[in-house]
Parts: sequence; structure tokens; C-alpha cells
Amino acid sequence: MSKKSTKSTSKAKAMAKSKVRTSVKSPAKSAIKMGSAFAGFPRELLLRLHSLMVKSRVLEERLIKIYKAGEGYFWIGGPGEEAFGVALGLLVNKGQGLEHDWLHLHYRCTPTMVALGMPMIDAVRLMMNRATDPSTGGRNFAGHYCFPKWNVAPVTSPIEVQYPLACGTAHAQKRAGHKSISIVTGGDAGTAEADFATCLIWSSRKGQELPVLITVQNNGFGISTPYEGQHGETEIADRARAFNIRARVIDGNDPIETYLALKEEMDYIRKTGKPSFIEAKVSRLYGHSSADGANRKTELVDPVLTFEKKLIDAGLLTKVEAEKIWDLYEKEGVDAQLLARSEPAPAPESVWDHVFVNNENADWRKF
Ligand SMILES: Cc1ncc(C[n+]2csc(CCOP(=O)(O)OP(=O)(O)O)c2C)c(N)n1
Repeated sequence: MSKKSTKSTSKAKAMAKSKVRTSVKSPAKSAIKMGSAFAGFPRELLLRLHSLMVKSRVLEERLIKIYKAGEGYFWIGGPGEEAFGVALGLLVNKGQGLEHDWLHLHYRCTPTMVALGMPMIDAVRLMMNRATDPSTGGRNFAGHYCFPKWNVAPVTSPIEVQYPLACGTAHAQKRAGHKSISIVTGGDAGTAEADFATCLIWSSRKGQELPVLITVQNNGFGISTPYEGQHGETEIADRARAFNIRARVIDGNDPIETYLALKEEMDYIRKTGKPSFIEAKVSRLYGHSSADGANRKTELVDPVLTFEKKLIDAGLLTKVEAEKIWDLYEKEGVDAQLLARSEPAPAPESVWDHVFVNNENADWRKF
């Protein structure tokens, strides 16, 4: 059971305070209205955040089980990034075309996709490499989503290439005169790639700034390389500041702080047409991927359980209601696995579908 997988860890440990330093700079923390525990959020929004965070966790744990049962080849995903990803997904101006936001996500974006409305079955189909997978027809890794109907650009396995691509769609949005923005996510280690610097440079040229929300989910690790020892800068956000990009560091394990920060920065970008940068400190709860075991790390802050406890302690949710939510999604995940099991693998002849030669994207003159 998903609930058991997550909850079997010591709650005390799960609630342990993050060792990761968090700070908020320009705009000052006081700009975030954190007066009460829930910053004046309506109960409905709090429960929606919680429910989607649980859904994403249950789904990721289902995908890990599918891998461990030998029904999938490789798992990578976003357990531990639910607070950031769900808040982001809820704030997106969702749709297709330049008047809507563009999303250039990386492979830990399941929480964002769940918040956008992706049904569990579509993540399961990708995980189990079924021909019915809407993202890739069963031909890519878990978490490598592609949803043109929501401007979700294909997630790439080469890390960080999404950063300059976000400048491309932002440029097109700006040229078309829309208030839409381009949003990019990625990991801390990947910021060592030149693509990240390219994004900072192209989004911040004086007088030609681009409406990009540049984000980094800092979980403190590359695959197995700790953050410490890899960065001369104090915060990754400092690199954005060097380009006069408004930048802040947030506790990405806190859905309320994250939601408020994202909203404020997205509003700023829509208003000014200029870029903004958020570094979110998050947990990597199941390690890097199935390549390092995909086992639960108990010493890290669990954003889902922490938020759930907060809601229960405040009387906004009962333990029984919470159990029901976990059970509901567990059933959806199991049903999805059973359905995907009955669906076909991609046919050999489909291997040439959607590649460039002689296909729908072959002629650049069309674009
Ligand atoms: C260009 C490129 N180099 C190396 C890799 C191998 N690789 C895959 S994930 C990863 C670590 C990325 O770490 P980080 O950017 O911090 O993101 P995280 O996985 O921690 O979320 C590496 C090095 C790759 N996929 N692409």
C-alpha cells in the first residue's frame, strides 16, 4: 500500500527539520504573507493542495512498485517534490498555444502533471511502455511526459536542455503580445551545464528581457554527487542575481510558502515581461532513480506527511478523511496498473513515428 510505504517510516524522522538552509532574498520574506499557519488560504485550496500531493505520492510509489515487480524497466520521478510541483501546476495558465503558459519540465515533474489534471493511467502507461502512452507511445522513460494540449514540452533525458528552450517559447509569447509566460524546472547539479547559463543570459538582456520563470529544484544531489563541493556560489539564486534577475530561495517542501512565492513571481513576470528566478529546497525521497535502488530515505523532510499533519492538527482534516484520500488514490493506481497490463506494447513498425524524416515535423518551413 502506498500509504504504508510512505507512512511506515518514523513520523518523528519524517517531520524532522530540514538541514537544508532556506532563506528568502529579494523580495524580502516579509513580502510573503505568512502571518498565520496557513497564510489566510481558504480551506478548499488547502485540501486541494493536500489531495493532489497525496495523489502524486501514491502514483510515484505505484510506479516504483511496477519497476520492482519487473513490469517496467526504469523509474525516475518526483517523490519529495510534491509541495513545489503541485503548487506550480495549480498556478499555470493551462492550455495550448502562445496565449497560454509553456512548461519546460524535467523528469521529477509528476506532481505538476497531476495538478494539471493528468490521470494516473497516463503515467502508468509511460512507466510500463504501453503503446497507449499519450506522451511517447511507450518509447521513453517514466516521467518523460509530453502533453501538447497543455503546452508541456517533451521532457528530455539529457539534463538542462530545457532551460534555453524556455527562452524560445518566451520570446514567441512576447512577440505575440501575450501575458503568458514560459516556466522551466530542473535540478541543482544540472545548473553546471552551459544551457543553464544560456538561459540566464538570453532571458535578461537589457531591454529585451523575456517572460521566463526560471526555477531550480535543489535536492542537494546530482546522481550521487553532493551539492557541497560543487558550487562556488553561496546560493544558485546568486547566479541569477548576477544578471539582475529577481531571485529568491524558498522552502520547496512547504506548499504554502511555495504557492505564495510562485504566484508572486508569476504575477511579476506577467506584469513586467521580465524573468524571475526561484530556487526551491526540496527532498529526494527515493534517491536518484531505480538505478540507485529507489528506496525510501527516512532522514529527509516529507512534504506530504508534514502538510497532512499540519492540517490534522489544525482541525482542517481528520485522520479518517486523510486515510480515505490515500485509499482512493491507491485504488486508482492499482486499477491503472491492471488496465495498462492488458494493453499492447508498441508495434515494431511504429518506431519511425514522429521522428523527423518523412513525418509531420520533417519540413521546418511549416513552422
Ligand atoms: C547532459 C547530461 N549529462 C549527464 C546526464 C546523466 N544524469 C542524469 S540525471 C543526472 C543528475 C542530475 O542532477 P540534478 O540536476 O541535481 O537533478 P536531480 O536528478 O537531482 O533532480 C545526471 C548527471 C544526463 N542525463 N544528461
